[in-house]
Amino acid sequence: MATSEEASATAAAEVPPQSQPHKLERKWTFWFDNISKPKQGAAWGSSMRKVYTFDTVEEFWCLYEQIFKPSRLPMNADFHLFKTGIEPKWEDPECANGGKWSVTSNRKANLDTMWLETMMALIGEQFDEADEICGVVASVRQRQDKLALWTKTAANEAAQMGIGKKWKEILDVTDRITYSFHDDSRRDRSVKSRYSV
Ligand code: MGP
Repeated sequence: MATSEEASATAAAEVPPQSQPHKLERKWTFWFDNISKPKQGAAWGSSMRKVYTFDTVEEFWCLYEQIFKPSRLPMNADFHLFKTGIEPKWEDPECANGGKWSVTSNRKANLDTMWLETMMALIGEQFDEADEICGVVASVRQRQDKLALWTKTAANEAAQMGIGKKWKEILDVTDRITYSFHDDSRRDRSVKSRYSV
């Protein structure tokens, strides 16, 4: 008589390969923050919510199609896609010594495309410095929509330059993009960027 382990191995072998979900290298989490109606006195990030964690290509497409398109966001709201376990905050230990590359967009359709291309590169582990990456944020603002790619070790210039160059290739952007340290932003809102590519 077959053990339950043998039975489930046989059952798995019988599922046609195309119907098995495609596992990602790691888990990712979508977050949402709507800061368009801030509660008076509320601390930054208090409206940020963890929405969904996934680890298959199929779940990703479903979530993107159904929910996570920046063109559906209200003004002053953000979507985040971060590695599971890392919170999209300077306070998270993985982000504390990090920084971000930023790209702006003038058209909604463009932001959706850039967001999608970036997410596919992240979940597909296309960056050589994948361990350096925390996640990506899409922000809808009056002035200009924007994307920010958060990384871990701002002081590691070589790693950040490698990521910045690769991100520009992925987005097919020719304008210069800039990198700022979270530590600088924490101290002074008008802070200048440290690297550009
Ligand atoms: P921002 O969103 O990084 O700057 O921070 P930006 O993109 O110029 O502003 P936006 O209005 O277009 O979003 C804006 C402000 O939010 C900062 O000056 C902080 O007061 C606060 N803030 C932003 N972040 C990412 C954090 C964070 O991770 N932790 C805390 N405590 N405050 C933050």
